Amino acid sequence: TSSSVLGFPRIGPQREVKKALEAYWSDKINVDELLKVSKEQRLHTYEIIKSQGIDYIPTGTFTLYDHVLDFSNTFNIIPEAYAKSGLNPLDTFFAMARGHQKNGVDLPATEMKKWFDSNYHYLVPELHEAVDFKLNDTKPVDDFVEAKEAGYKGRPVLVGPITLLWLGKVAKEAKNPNLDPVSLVSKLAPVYVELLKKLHAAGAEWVQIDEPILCLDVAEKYASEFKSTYEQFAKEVPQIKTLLTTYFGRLDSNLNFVKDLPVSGLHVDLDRAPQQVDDVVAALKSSDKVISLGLVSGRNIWKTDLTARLEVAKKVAAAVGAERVQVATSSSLLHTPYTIKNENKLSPEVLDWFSFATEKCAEVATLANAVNSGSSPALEANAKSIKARRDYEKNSNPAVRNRVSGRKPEDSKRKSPFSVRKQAQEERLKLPLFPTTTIGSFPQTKEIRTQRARFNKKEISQEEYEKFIEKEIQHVVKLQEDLDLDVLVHGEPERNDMVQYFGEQLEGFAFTQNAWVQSFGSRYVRPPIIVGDVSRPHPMTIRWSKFAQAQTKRVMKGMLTGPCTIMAWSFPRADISREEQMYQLAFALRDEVVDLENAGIVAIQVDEPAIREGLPLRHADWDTYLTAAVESYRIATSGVTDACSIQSHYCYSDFNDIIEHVWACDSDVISVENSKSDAKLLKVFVGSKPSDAGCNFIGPGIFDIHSPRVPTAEEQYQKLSKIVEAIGKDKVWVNPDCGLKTRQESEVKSQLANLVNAAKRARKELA
Ligand code: THG
Ligand code: ZN
Repeated sequence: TSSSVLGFPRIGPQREVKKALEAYWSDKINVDELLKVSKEQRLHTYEIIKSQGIDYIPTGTFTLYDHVLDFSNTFNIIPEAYAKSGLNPLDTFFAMARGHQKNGVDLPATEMKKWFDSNYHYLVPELHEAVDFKLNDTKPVDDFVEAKEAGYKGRPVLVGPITLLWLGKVAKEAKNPNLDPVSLVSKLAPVYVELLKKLHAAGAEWVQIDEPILCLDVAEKYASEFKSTYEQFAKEVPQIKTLLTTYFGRLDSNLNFVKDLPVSGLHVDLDRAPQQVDDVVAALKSSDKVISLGLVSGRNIWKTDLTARLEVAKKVAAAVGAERVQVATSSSLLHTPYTIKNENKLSPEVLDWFSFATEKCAEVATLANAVNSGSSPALEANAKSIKARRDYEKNSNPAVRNRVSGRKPEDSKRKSPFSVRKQAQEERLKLPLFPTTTIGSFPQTKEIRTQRARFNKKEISQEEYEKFIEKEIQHVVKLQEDLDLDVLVHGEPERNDMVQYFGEQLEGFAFTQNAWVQSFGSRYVRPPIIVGDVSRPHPMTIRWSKFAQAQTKRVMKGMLTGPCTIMAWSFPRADISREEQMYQLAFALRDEVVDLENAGIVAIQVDEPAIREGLPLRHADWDTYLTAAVESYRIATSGVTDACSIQSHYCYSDFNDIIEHVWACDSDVISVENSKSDAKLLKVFVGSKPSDAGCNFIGPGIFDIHSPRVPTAEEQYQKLSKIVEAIGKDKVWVNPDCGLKTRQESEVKSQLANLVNAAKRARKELA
């Protein structure tokens, strides 16, 4: 029995890579320095993994932005505008990742989407019939060789061809707008063959080929593409051993064709889907395939119950022979923080429940060794800390549990239907046609971060810090009044992150100092950890919302994060259901919403950007999740009077799947990310809304906030008029795609000035 991990965080223990990237982008370091830091971190990662006792070390999973973009780049899936930009290859790569507006080159970033049901974003490959698939670079080979030369036995990792294409979208250039990108696989496969040959020539014994779509219902449709592609690999590169990796769920009936694919091994996720182990063993027993057991979660931060997982590994080893078994993480460790060694504020008791990427490597090694030798001294200490956590989890909060179990239908109903509320809100808010607003956050300037850090280190007093925040709010309010926006926000300078901030104030959460997890590119989040029943010991946002409203006569929106999103962007506890945790959060938020209205706030935005991302990968599991997501949103928001405008915001959403549930949330106004989606997204809205549902107002974003690029008033007006055409003038609000936290103030000022101009012109020309 050997051991492996499927991938590792890329940030570096002290966020070295993030810092180097941002320094490079702002011209503070040159490319050589960036590449030097990258190489150091790759080698450092290999050393960590090896020193924890792992046999197969993943290579090629390091990236300067996103691993999907890496493979688009490697296989030359580069839209023409970028390919012909005249930029060097690295800056072309960054232009696709984050846009480029310099020296006469003006390119937007390509679209980002959520990676399966995680909070990680990938850049969407743009595909059409004429893409010239070829080996544009040899990064997978180079990374393998670099590791080999440094003395590490690497196992190169590739995003599999079917998954890569399936994640893509049809490019504007496509002749057939209904092209199924996966149909291009016969053209792409020969380039994979070429790459596999090069990897073999460089000395690779195994390659890991990731096909997580095998855990989706849709994969069934591609059984014949899987068959022909992997047969081609086996036939043309028989020398190399391929480990087909599946993760984030269960294979289910896809196992029927997966078991016959001519690969050397199959990896299955036994953390998310432990129940599939018997079927997998039965299906592969008579073959000579390696079975890679994903026994250590790549998605959570909990210490693995090694005793329980060892039983599974032993059972499989007994059935197929230990030499055919590998023990592994369930998925890449990308979704976990680097190491618990960086945490110095958690009590030793709590810290002992956790295992981050580095510690998970050691768990994998322990399991593999224990299969070989029957036991391991590490098992005893592990069993002790698992027991301590289980004992802690038994301490429930009866008030919270009773409120959830005793919830009544009126807890999730507004007082009147939308038609009645609409009038009450018109009288109270008095807004023009095409009201302009923003999503909530304003740029988190260096100064804001510095002051927060100083406050956390107790270098400045609470009073000084609060004065500073007040000044920031006043500044942002003034800025918005000067821009002539209609519905203002306070800008959230007091918040580090829209989930972490609430986690830190709620009872039942633990939070970390350095547990960063990549969100996209150089941007990271620190998910709070749900460790117990959740309740609100004190109001969370009232002080700042009240202060902000006092600075202006215009409408000031209250800003909260919804239950489903807090849940999705935290590490949930594993002993009670996700749904139960959402309901607990819902009641805590309900009290906050009511307090906000009582404090004089007339519009309250409760964001649910993660509702789509949290959707289970299998249709069969949707209903349970969506029912709880909608109910908990309604519980959180229905305590207010008719005159209070309840708003919500969604991003990264394939609304097709969940639109009826968006309506069922019954909010009054919604804003959605749209600027990259053209009319496709809007079509979903038209006609799908039941006449009595809320959300009569929709603000599809008219500029992309992920990019420093400033779209002109003309460009924004064109977007807006398309929107008005699609959904009707009385229903449209005007806003950017998402919060402005990652932008510079100078960018935001120009972007918003153009947005307000576009709205004013629309009031004249489209009214
Ligand atoms: N919070 C959380 N998850 C998210 C978002 C969020 N997922 C989706 C989307 N928003 C991702 N967007 C961002 C935008 C900015 C940052 C992270 C994710 C960001 N992070 C800072 C950084 O990396 O420098 C660190 C933040 C901090 O100082 O705490 O800017 O909003 N949970
Ligand atoms: Zn958003």
